[in-house]
Amino acid sequence: MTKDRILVIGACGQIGVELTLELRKIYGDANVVASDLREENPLLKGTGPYVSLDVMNKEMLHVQVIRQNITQIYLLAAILSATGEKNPHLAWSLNTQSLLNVLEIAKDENIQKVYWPSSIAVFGPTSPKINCPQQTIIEPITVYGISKYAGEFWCNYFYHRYQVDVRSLRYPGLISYKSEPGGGTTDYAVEIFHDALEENSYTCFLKEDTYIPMMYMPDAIRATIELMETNADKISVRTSYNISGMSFSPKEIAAEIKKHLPEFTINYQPDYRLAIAESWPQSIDDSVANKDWQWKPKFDLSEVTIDMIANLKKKLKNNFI
Ligand code: NAD
Ligand code: AKB
Repeated sequence: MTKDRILVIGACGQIGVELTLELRKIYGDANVVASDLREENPLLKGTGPYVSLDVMNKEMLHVQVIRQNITQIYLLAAILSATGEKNPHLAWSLNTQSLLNVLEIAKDENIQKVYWPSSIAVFGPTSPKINCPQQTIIEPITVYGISKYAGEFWCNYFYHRYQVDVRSLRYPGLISYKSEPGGGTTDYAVEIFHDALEENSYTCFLKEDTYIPMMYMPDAIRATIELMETNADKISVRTSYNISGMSFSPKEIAAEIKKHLPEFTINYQPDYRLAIAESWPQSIDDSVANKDWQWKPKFDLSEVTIDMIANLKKKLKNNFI
């Protein structure tokens, strides 16, 4: 049996740092190669191999895959929804070309498994708002959403045409305290905790009643690993699985934070990100993921709030923020 050797591309981002650390626990530190354009994230330093890599450079990527004897690739590099609207051409180019580079190399080198995340951003204003199903009308209005939807069909194509075992999840907005979010519309749900602890107040770029599907990072990491460990014959969706965690509005998360920090106040100055958020569903039906590989989230808003505040307080005390 070939030993698993994993390449994580975009390992210094919000998901990459935590996913790399978790994969290292499972597969062994030396067998998980972290890579990114950026300098190595301080949380990864000393925990395993790191290579500087631009996923857009297909030759360089190919060389690393061969040199490191890679058997699985996790592709996390992307430009997210809010940043994508500032430079749509760049977002389209990175988000689609990176995936094509990885899928072609996976096909040519018989890579055993590929992971690539999609997003709830594939959905648009014509998709159902409540409990948005796995299969429905999908008409995204952001370049990010368009690139993710196109990517889902490239995954499906490479699976059916070339038997590349590529798997994917449509993550909701992710909340974490270890690494910073990277330019999404859902970033408010992380910023609010930082500002609550540092300033006692937060100015939100959405409206008080803008509901978005969200998930705590430990649930997202667990979902990713559970999907990747599922037997291939159980996976019925080769585009990307809906997964759901929780759903709340800025007003609700502010009220939850106020239970722990009574002085906290929130005010609202909506900007261009409001239209993006309002184009997405408010909640997601993940019954197909539950049926195929028994997906179930663990964290709700009240548990997330307690955990975020406790961990950010520790980081602040130790001057890690
Ligand atoms: P992020 O922006 O925090 O991290 C992306 C990483 O990719 C960064 O470290 C960046 O330096 C790196 N990168 C960018 N261009 C690169 C290139 N050319 N070569 C190599 N590395 C490059 O993003 P994230 O939040 O960690 O998201 C990871 C993936 O998950 C993305 O595909 C994103 O669309 C998806 N996703 C994230 C969320 C979320 O809430 N964070 C939700 C849904 C989907
Ligand atoms: C974003 O807001 O762009 C991301 C996402 C939901 O894909 N967090």
